Amino acid sequence: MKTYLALTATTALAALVALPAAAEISSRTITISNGIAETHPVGNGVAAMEECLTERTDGAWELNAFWSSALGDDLTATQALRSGTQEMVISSSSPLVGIEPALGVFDLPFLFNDAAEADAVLDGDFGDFIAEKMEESDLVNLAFWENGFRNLTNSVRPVTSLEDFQGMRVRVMQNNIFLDTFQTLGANATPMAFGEVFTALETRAIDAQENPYVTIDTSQFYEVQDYLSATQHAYTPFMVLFSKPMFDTYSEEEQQILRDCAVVGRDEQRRVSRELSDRSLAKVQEEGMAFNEIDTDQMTRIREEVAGVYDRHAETIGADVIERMQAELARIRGE
Ligand code: KDG
Repeated sequence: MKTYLALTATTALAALVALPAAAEISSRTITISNGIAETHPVGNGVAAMEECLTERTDGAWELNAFWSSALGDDLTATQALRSGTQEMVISSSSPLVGIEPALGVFDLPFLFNDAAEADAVLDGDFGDFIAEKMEESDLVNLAFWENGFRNLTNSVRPVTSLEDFQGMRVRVMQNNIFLDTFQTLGANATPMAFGEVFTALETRAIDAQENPYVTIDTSQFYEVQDYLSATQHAYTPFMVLFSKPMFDTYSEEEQQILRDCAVVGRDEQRRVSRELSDRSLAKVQEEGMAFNEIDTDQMTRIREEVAGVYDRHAETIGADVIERMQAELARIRGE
C-alpha cells in the first residue's frame, strides 16, 4: 500500500512540475477605456494589442474596450486604475499632470521637431524615466502611443499671424501649460475635458480647439469648425497605462505579455496614425474646412512669443526633468 501511495504522490508531483507555462496565465477580462472614437488609430492599436494578447495567452485573456469617454474622461479613468477598479486606460499625458507634474514637459510648446525625435525620446531612457515616476502613483506605463502634432481649428477666421489668436475662445486640455501657452498668444483659453469639446464647438460656447489631424477627422470636428491652421504647436503622446495594484497580482510572465503586446499595439497605432494623417487632412478639407499653413516669419514670432512658457513652468515640471529632456534632444540632434 505504501509503495502505491508513494508512486501516486510521485506521479502527481511529476504532473505538477510538468504543467505547461500556461499555469502562470490565468483567465482574465481586461477593461480598457479611451476618450477617442474607435475609428481613431488608437482603435487599430488596441486591435493589434488584443490579437497579440489572444495569441500569447492562447485565448485566456479578453480585452473589453470602451470608447469616447464611456468610462469617464482621461483623469477619471486613470484614477480608477490607481484605485484598482479598472485595468487599463489610453490617455494623453496632458490631463494627467496633476498626478505626475513631470508629464508637463511634453506640453511645452514646440518641444519636438518631428515624430522621429518624439519616438526616440519616448521609447528611450527618457520614456523609462517617466515610467518609473508613474509607478510612484500606482500606474504602469506599458508603452507610449501617438496622439500627435496639434493644430488649431476655429470658427472665426484663418490664423495666419500671431495677431489672429487675439480674443479667440480656445478650448485647451485641463493643463496649465496649454492654458498659459494660448493665453500668452492672446487667446481666451478654456480648459475642458475632451468629451465636452464637440458640443461646446457646436453651440459656439467656444470658438476653437487644437488637436492632430486624425483627431479632427475621427471626432468630426469639421462639422463644427470652419478653419484649420497648421500650427504644429505641440506633440502629445498617448500613455498606455495599467493599474499597478492589479499589475502586481499578475505573474512575471503575464506582466511581460502585457508589456510586449502594448509595444506591438504601439507600432501598429503609430503606423496607422502617420498613414492616416495626410488622408485626414485631405478629408477635413473635402468636408469644407479651409486649411492654411503659416509662413516662416509668423511661425518665428509665434514661437518667440511662447518661449517664456518653459521658464514659467520649470519649477512645476521640475527643472531637472526639462534639463534631462533637452540633453536627450541635443544628443538625438547631434548637437
Ligand atoms: O482619451 C483621449 C484623450 O486623451 C485625447 O483625445 C486628449 O488630445 C486630447 C484632447 O484634446 O483632450
